[in-house]
Amino acid sequence: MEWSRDGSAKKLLQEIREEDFQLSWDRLQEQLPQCGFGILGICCRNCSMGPCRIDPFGENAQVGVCGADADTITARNFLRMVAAGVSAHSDHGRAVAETLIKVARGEAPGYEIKDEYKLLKLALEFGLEVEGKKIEDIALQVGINALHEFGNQEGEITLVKRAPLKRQNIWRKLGVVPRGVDREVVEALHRTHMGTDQNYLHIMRQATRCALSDGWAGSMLATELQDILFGTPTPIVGKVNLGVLKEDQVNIIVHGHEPLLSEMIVMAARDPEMLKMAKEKGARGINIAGICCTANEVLMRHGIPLAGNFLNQELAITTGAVEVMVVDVQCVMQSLPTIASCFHTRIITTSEKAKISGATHMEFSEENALKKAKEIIKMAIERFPLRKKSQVRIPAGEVDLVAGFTHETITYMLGGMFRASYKPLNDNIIGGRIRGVAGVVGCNNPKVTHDESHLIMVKELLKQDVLVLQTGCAAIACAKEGLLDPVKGLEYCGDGLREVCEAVGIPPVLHLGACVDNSRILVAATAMVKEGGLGDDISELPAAGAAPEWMSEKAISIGQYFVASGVFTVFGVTWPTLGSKNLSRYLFEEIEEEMGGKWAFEPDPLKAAHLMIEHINKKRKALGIDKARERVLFDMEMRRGLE
Ligand code: NFS
Ligand code: SF4
Repeated sequence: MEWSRDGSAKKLLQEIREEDFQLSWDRLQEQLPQCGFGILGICCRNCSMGPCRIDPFGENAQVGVCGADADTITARNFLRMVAAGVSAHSDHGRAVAETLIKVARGEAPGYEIKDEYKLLKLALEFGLEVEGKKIEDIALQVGINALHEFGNQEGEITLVKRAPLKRQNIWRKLGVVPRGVDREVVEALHRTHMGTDQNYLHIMRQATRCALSDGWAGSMLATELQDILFGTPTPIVGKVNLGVLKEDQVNIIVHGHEPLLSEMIVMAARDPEMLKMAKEKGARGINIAGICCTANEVLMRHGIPLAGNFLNQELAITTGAVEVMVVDVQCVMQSLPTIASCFHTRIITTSEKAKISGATHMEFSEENALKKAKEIIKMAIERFPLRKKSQVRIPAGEVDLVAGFTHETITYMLGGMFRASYKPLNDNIIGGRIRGVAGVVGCNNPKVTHDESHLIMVKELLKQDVLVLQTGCAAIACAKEGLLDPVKGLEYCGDGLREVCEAVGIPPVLHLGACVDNSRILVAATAMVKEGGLGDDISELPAAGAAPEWMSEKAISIGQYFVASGVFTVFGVTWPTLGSKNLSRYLFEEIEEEMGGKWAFEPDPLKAAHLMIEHINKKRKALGIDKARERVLFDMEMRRGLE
């Protein structure tokens, strides 16, 4: 199997072949064969009577020491994955809420409230009085209310009210409306403790409730509050590839997830004093580039170039041109300091939640963020002269892209400034020029060729006139291929989709941000429902979701809240419940009767794309709009109508 499909990664891998850096692909080889029980989800180490494992062939033990069977064990493991994913996204959201409170109190120098409109809107959703109030007071109240969403003990999280009414009622009937994020995570851990919840369907109820607290509270609040603090993104051009690193500049990579510090680093890097210092050390400037979701956050709001996605993180250091890599939380490999030790590169950890042995820890808080950001930049500048010219090998070539799409920009772009709405999108779906919408999201995984599954899947969807929405590492993968370029991306589209994108001037793949911004997809899907003509629930939309190269627990949480919001969702690589026929049947089939959405597991990305297209076709048929696709081309009048 080829390791990577990414051109600049391939070049670099070729060049470093002779040197003995150990990369994730090498470490995967050393792990093989991986434990079959683990892959199927049928090992349990939730108590010290175990670890127990279930024989998948039915010949040896079928229950653990406590009597737990394969259904219970896989369901418990699945729920724990959901809970960890929810925790990661939601703790991120909580940190932003805390920052908003500090900003409102004037305790966070450097930060400000950039989107007052969004703040007011959220305040009204929380039922707050805004008339005649100072913006700081409103921000404080919104921050406090947001924190309550995490600690709330009873009732319902506030933003479920955003979902279509029919969806809310499904959730209420099943008793899966989250009460508060923390409560659902705690209950997940309690239920999966030895000897507690031991009915797999009942365990899955909690998986749904817990996951919904990510999609409609934790992640959604992270997105909303970040937009309030840093501005709601608008379409912006950018560049991607390891080639965005600059030979003659100080290169700083920001990697991880929370934009709280990276925003400050971007700001501080533009400080004339910093630039002067860099020049004194012989650099022509300070170049910030991103990896993983932090990259997406600063791309969306500042056009900061993307160095790459998850599997680019180690490679970026082997270019020899990175002075410092600043990391915070999630998806950061522990191997980074080891690789960095072969170069002049410093890895800097910044979160009070995350240290890595061998890295330099420079803890940041809202109170000292700007100061810390400057210290980090100074450190990078000082390391610039230590760079060994002989070690520098930046693979040439950058690719252009347009990012910065949100629920709001979709309404403006498609509807125009004065009649902003989802009507044109819905009309184009109803008319058949756009077959449907797909969210293709998620990670990289060294078990499959880096980026390749994303590209195969997305290209097939485009060819079949499916508009693609992306976040996370998936968006970065497609950006590298030029799919986020409004001109180049069109080459891959079917006629109908191409005409719409051409008329509106958007790429056929819309980059909506980081993984927490999958909440933007929920909001957009809801807006499509509310616009009318496509049924009255998310599950009726001609839409599907996928994470063809997933690896993180966050991906499982996202997938589960998508399914529970009514979306057909396909994952690739491996699937963690295959050791239980009952649980797998529930997730792949029966859950659809309850939730309207369901999971599928299909490691072949082309086949997975076709599952999504079949699903979209089925939904079109149910809506009675399947015939419309027969006349997809515009005549002049239709074209004028669109402009
Ligand atoms: Ni999402 Fe972002 Fe990437 Fe996967 Fe990790 S960076 S939160 S988890 S690997 S897409
Ligand atoms: Fe084994 Fe049951 Fe303990 Fe799990 S909880 S390790 S199945 S005895």
